[in-house]
Amino acid sequence: MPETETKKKAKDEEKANGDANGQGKEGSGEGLERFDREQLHHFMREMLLYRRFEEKAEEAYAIGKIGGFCHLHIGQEAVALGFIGPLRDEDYVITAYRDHTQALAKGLEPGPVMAELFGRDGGVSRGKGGSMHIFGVEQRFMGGHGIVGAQVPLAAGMGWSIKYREEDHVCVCFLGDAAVNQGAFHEAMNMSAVWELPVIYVVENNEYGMGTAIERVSAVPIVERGEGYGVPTHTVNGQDIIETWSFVEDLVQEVRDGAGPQYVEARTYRFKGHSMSDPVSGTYRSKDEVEEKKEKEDPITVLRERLFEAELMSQDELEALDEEVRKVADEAVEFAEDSPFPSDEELYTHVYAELNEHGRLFLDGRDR
Ligand SMILES: Cc1ncc(C[n+]2csc(CCOP(=O)(O)OP(=O)(O)O)c2C)c(N)n1
Ligand SMILES: [Mg+2]
Repeated sequence: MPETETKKKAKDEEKANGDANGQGKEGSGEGLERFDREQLHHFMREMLLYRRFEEKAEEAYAIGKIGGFCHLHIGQEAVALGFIGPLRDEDYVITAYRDHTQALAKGLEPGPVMAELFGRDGGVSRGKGGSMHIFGVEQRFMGGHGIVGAQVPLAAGMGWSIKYREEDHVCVCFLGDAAVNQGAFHEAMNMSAVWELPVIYVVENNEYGMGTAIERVSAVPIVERGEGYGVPTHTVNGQDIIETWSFVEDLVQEVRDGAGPQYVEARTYRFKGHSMSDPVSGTYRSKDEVEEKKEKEDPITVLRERLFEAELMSQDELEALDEEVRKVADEAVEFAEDSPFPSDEELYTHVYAELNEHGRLFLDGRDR
């Protein structure tokens, strides 16, 4: 196992002793040697793309081009990249409503993802799902789910199908720190353990569920909420892509080799409001808290500092990458704007599954 219970406990103690998230020993200088320069530049490019993409979405929302709910992942980019980047194409990913960057990380094109946010026909869900329902069946990105915790038992189902078919794929399931309070989460953990399913449950601990701090709704630290089912639990610094990617790469291999379900707490922080309609700070957290986190724990800055210090990236290289991805984000908006709205007839499609002429429905391709 890449990280043992004992190691996890030691880390918790370290944190309790005052190591700020992202500023801990694991986040400082070690671990770069595992990657070559090209990979490290790829990490930077990806996280910059996610950031610029969502900044564009934020802009479009503010001027009314995107309607409905829109939850940004800004500040949490290293979790998306770190847990999805090491996967193979045939592995599954499923998540909650804060789903744009995970979709990009799993290989969905920025244009159709942006078009979905804009409610356009060219969107990945034909403009009918919106921000919370990004899907890419071909890329095995199984959504985008608006009901807190709803994706968790679905992930167990995917794990079961992988096992039933005797494949060596894995399923990565993201959920928020508040979702561990849902009964469905506990049922899914239990059955995953009983059936030894190849699922990695990743709890993105961004310290809040909407405007509620986790301490107010969890009697014990988030990592301990996964205990009690015999599932190994781990904590990783989700603001450091080097630590996260390395950890996940090892863990995924273990799961492919039959280690069974895993529960990982990724410590992270949301830099924006809960959704676009919520304030960044207010009664539930102070402006100073957010500013301090942004200054010390921005995953892009953390990586930049590490690469600059190791002379593995120059300011010019960084700017070139940023320019390149800003263009991609601009083009995604153009793609969305050029795409028509779905026609009225589309209101009635993809609502119910169609039964075959025998009045039966099979999901495995059989027709009778
Ligand atoms: C079953 C259910 N209850 C309540 C809500 C309303 N709701 C939406 S997001 C949210 C908070 C979830 O917080 P967390 O799981 O920590 O994820 P985060 O938003 O921090 O990523 C709540 C209560 C919902 N969507 N579904
Ligand atoms: Mg949360």
